[in-house]
Amino acid sequence: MSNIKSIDPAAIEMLQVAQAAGLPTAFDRAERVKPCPIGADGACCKICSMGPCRLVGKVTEGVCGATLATVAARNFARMVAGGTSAHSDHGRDLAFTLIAVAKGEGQGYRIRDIAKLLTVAGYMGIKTAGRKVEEIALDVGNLALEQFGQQRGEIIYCKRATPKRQQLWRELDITPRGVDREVVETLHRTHEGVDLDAEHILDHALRTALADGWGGSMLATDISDILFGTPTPLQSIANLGVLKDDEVNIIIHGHEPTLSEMIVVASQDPELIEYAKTKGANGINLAGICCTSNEILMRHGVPPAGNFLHQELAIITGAVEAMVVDVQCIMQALAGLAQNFHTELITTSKKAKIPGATHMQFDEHKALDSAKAIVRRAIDNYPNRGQTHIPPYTQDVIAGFSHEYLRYMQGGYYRGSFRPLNDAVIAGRIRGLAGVVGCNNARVPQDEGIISLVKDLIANDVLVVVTGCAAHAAGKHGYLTPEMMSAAGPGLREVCEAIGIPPVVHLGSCVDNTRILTVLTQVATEGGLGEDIDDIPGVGICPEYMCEKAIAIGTYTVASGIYTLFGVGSPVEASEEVTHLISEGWEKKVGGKLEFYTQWATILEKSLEHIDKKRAALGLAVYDPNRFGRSGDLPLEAFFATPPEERNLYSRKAYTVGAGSPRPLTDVRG
Ligand code: XCC
Repeated sequence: MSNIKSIDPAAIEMLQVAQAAGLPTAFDRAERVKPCPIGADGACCKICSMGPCRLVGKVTEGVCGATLATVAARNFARMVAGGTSAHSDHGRDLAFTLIAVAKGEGQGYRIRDIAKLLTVAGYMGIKTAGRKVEEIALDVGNLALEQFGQQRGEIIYCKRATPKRQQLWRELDITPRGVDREVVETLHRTHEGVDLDAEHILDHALRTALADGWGGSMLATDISDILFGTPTPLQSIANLGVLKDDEVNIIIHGHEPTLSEMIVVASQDPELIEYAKTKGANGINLAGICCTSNEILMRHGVPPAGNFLHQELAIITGAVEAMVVDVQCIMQALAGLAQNFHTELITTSKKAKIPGATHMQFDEHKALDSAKAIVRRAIDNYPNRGQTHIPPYTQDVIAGFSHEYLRYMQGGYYRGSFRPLNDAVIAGRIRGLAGVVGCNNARVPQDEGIISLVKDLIANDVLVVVTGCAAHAAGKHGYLTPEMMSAAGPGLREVCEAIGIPPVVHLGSCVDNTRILTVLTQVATEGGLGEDIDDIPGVGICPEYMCEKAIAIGTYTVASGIYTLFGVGSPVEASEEVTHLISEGWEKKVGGKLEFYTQWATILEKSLEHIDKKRAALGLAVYDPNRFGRSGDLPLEAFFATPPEERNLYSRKAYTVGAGSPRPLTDVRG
């Protein structure tokens, strides 16, 4: 790991601007505020007022006698509960929106993907024949909502897992009953003096995380697709250079697509565009940060301005009229920073206020009105703009892949399958699969872990899918373009050429990690790669994790059978017992294990080792990097050797992947 702050040229430039202006950022605060070593390793117990007890050195138990393993396991389980509740509250709000739309009370929204609605109704056992779309949507919304408060039985989406996995969860008694129930039970069990057996606590952490992955998050993804459309590939551009000097810049930041969908619509409103012109701007430019950005990139091609550590840098450009935030990953420092500029920080969620920000509460029943009011406010702010500094960096990106689209592109509507992908893995053209997901973390160089791993994985013929801030990183550094085939190993390149995908596939926001679960389940049931997710030569990697949500995701991927590797450092480092329980212990139970490594090279090595081990267990050919890729090499090499503007195969601007791309912004109007 290097000691630079970021590998992104736009960030490096903006940090110089910040330094010259004396403006502190998270990058500086990370240097000033040292992490508490006891808390960081999971050895601090502060759940009662006899403590906090710091279990270090000769102190091996707290005042109540709690051991280090119990304390570390409790802390870990509480992180899972925090992450699960964040994703699931997001899913719950989408269920409320679907219900409002079904009742005709969701101003500005409509059900955009009826096919997906019918599919979801099918998973839920809801009758569809002869019924109105709204009736079905109401039943789906209500049943989705019930999943959160359900007290008994099984979360309905668990049956989308392989039969073998469902059976395993039942045998281990970790099938989640209801989302809220598992979160509450985690908080209860980890209260002072309740569940004091580390392994038992961690079993419930698995169950709680499954309520996230196969419950709240999966529902969030599906309902978003129903309401806003299932993504199909489209083209956009990424990084801070997407901000425009002569237009009203509005940044949407956070996680939920409900308001941002309407802001996309409002920003296209001819009246508001005219209004912007009366203020001297040439138009309204929308861009995103974090996962709200991924939601509107995937469905409308709205350009992402950057990931988590770009939020302050965007304000420092001086070119942002309004930063509109909803929930999650929003730094409190934004409010103070914005006061140095004309930027208005606008909070919109009933659940989230920030001192110093303007609160304009969003109401899904009057969504379009709320969105228009926000856009108008940003326009009014344009004349207050001072000096700007927009770093001149953008990269082309192709985003918008979904489980449905990947299936479609491997055989069309009638013969869609994952057969070609499975065959490529079986033959060894593709060595294995990797999901590279998650955050930025100011304690490690921004994007360095994500990009070095993505680069080395594709060079080793591993097909990579990305989500969240890792997807932003891949986009900013040019890894989401077909041109990146030139950086892929020869076998992977052949497959990408044949199917028409980049070697790094953007699957969406962090709740959309559930798309990885459903894709892998289909790969497992397609045949030839075992019977369950833990048979597949694949890994999950979260190099730069930052928050509890990442821990919840890591835990549900493990519970689903995936070997999952995190960077940064372990939150249970202090306890050898817990470190063992979540690694070898969980591997014995559920086939997946969770490990933390601080070196990117170790994560790569472990990933490839695991992939090869799984290939061997399936009896597949030993991976040979020289076996494939001769056929298509020459024309492709010539293509990449030609400057883009001189290529006559197709121009970069004209490039589209499959149907429906790029989707025009105006298409979102009801
Ligand atoms: Fe937040 Fe989702 Fe992490 Fe990025 S990746 S820092 S959670 S925005 Ni989810």
